[in-house]
Amino acid sequence: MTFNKLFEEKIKKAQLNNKPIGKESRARLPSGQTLTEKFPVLDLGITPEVSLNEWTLKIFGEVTHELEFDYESLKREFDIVEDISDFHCVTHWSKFDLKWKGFRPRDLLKLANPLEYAKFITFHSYDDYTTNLPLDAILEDDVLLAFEFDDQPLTKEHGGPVRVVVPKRYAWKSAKWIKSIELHNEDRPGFWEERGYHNDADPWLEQRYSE
Ligand SMILES: Nc1nc2c(c(=O)[nH]1)N[C@H]1C(S)=C(S)[C@@H](COP(=O)(O)O)O[C@H]1N2
Ligand SMILES: [Mo]
Repeated sequence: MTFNKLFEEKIKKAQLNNKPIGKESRARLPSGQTLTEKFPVLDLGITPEVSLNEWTLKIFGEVTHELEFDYESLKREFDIVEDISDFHCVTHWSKFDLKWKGFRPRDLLKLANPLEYAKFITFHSYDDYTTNLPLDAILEDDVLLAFEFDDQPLTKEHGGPVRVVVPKRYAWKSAKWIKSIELHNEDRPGFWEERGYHNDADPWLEQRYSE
């Protein structure tokens, strides 16, 4: 399979964002946030019952290869990575050093081969929740499809069997119970983005609500 060279370039650019200089220029606790030791549960109140065995993830939309994975095929094909990152919720709590284990969405996306004009994504979840991001934002090292938290299988309260983690954005962008990733050429607001939450959700710019 021939990989989209442009997509490889995008991944390289996304990796530059992890250079310490970018991280150190920002305070670790973003303005307006309070540190918590607990890990609160927040969602729409519907907890889908999906076991790891029946769980599947689709990649569709503006790609040359629409794909569907189950957990076993992910384990066979992709590296499992561990990452420790902070979590910032728009309701003003932050938690430091969450330990996740999972797959990198960019590895899966490489196989799907995004078309040149695919610039945005929507995460679709098993509770019908959606949230949107620029494609570039989910290519970074710390963005995971996590199936373990703190060395334990991810509990369903926190989005198990598999959830997205996007540490550099407010937590509503970290879709629990991930079901599919859709690629588009134009941006489409997700559940909260349609209801007044900020489209970009950068905690260091306090992008909580749209004007
Ligand atoms: N599928 C799904 N993902 C979701 C939500 C949701 O309602 N459904 N809520 C979001 C919100 S608003 C927050 S703050 C975080 C909370 O994650 P946690 O419950 O693990 O703390 O999940 C996000 N991901
Ligand atoms: Mo939230």
